[in-house]
Amino acid sequence: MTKKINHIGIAVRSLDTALPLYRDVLGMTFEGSEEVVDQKVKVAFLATGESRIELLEPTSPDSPVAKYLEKNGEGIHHIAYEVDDLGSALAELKKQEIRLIDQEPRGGAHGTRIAFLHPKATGGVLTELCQAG
Ligand code: CMX
Repeated sequence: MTKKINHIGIAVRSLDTALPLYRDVLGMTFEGSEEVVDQKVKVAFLATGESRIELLEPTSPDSPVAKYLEKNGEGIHHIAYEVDDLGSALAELKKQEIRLIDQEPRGGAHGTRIAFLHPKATGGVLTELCQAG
């Protein structure tokens, strides 16, 4: 079902504060930032080789990332796997009775289609599936 890790999501309080570590100290390539209104986050993508991280800053106190930061502080928030066909991946997971957060694909950053699986169904790791737009 999964092709590769698309990105690792890292919750931060401030993109501006977090960016210099990844871009300037670790030398990752800044690919841009955008607001994902639906998810109440501002995100920044940074690449290292074929791999990417997504820094996540909440835009509202009721953002899932704000809740995560309050409870855990900054740190790894989710792992996103790329799939070819998100609709059929979700259908397969439903058949296997895996608990989903998103029953249907929704819009993510960079025009991708995304859906989250519940961390209680995935060994405590919040898992995102994404399909390129
Ligand atoms: N990783 C692992 N476990 C997590 C988690 C995370 N990121 N976020 C919450 N949990 C766990 C909590 O620790 C808690 O476990 P316990 O009951 O054992 O304490 C449980 O899930 C419930 O957590 P909660 O704090 O009560 O929060 P909610 O149930 O309200 O929400 C979740 C949790 C995962 C359903 C919600 O955060 C969600 O819908 N996430 C998906 C959307 C999202 O995260 N969007 C932001 C990123 C968007 C993007 O990348 O574009």
